[in-house]
Amino acid sequence: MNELVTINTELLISAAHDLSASVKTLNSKWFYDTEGSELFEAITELDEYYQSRTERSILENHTCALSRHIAPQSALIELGSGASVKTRILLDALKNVTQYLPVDIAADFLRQTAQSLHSDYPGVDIHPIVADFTVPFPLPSIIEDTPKTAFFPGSTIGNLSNTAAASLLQRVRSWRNIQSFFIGIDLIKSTDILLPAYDDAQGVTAQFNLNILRRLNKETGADFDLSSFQHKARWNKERSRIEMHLVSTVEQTANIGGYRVNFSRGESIHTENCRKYSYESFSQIAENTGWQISDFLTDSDSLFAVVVLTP
Ligand code: AVJ
Repeated sequence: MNELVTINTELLISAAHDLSASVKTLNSKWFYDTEGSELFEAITELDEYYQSRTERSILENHTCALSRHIAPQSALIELGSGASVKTRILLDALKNVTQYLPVDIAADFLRQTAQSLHSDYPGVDIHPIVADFTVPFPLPSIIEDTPKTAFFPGSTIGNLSNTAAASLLQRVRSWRNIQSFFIGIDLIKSTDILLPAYDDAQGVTAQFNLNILRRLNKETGADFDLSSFQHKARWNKERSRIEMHLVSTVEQTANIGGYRVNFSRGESIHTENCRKYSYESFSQIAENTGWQISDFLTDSDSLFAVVVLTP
């Protein structure tokens, strides 16, 4: 029997559009198919990737401060929940959470995560939501009046442009009965620490970056030659962000959905921005969107911060 190929048209349209511009980009949300989500979990265990362990320690050290901002019988809504590793710290410590709603774009990965949380936390209702949180998505009506805390860890907000970050902050603030919003942000620091975090010695980040092309080949029938693109991480000082690129090592043409995408040698596809904040730059975005900073929890080296926002 012939193999049935399903084309991911949303991915195809987005990628064909972004690759036909004069500066080629891909939206970093496409990193997260099941393989990409697994590769990201592998990144979080790397020595160079200080973010995850630092954020975990901040959460563990400050569960008291966090619990003060969660009303009894609350719903915890997590944006981009992935493997929900950090959520377990909150669920273990914050007894006021009775419902947990992980929101993620990787449907199968989300289902697996929800299942294991369900067996580990029988007292918490788990309602997984498959959605792209960068655009508005509906919350289930059963939690319409429930007090809500939003959780957006991992510095994922740093992947968004300033306008996209502001519109997300505004949207969450408009949820009915929102009590607090916990956000993980990565702080500005030396490139001696930043660059290796995005270009690790084992090459896991390179694989994660290249996975977006592998996914395009698999889900849109594109024909990218993965061996002729190289992972590159750059620090953009003016915009205070790490940029990830896939640089074409040769002059070449790739085909995607009937389009030809031409690359000159050294031309790159810009695949991700990872914004790094200062207290000042983040408080500006928060205040512009009507939030107050109630707590700015950080580690002893000021590598990372968990910000507690209240409406
Ligand atoms: C999960 C989006 C926060 O920006 O640090 C890790 C993704 N990219 N290594 C980040 C990522 C390259 C990560 N976020």
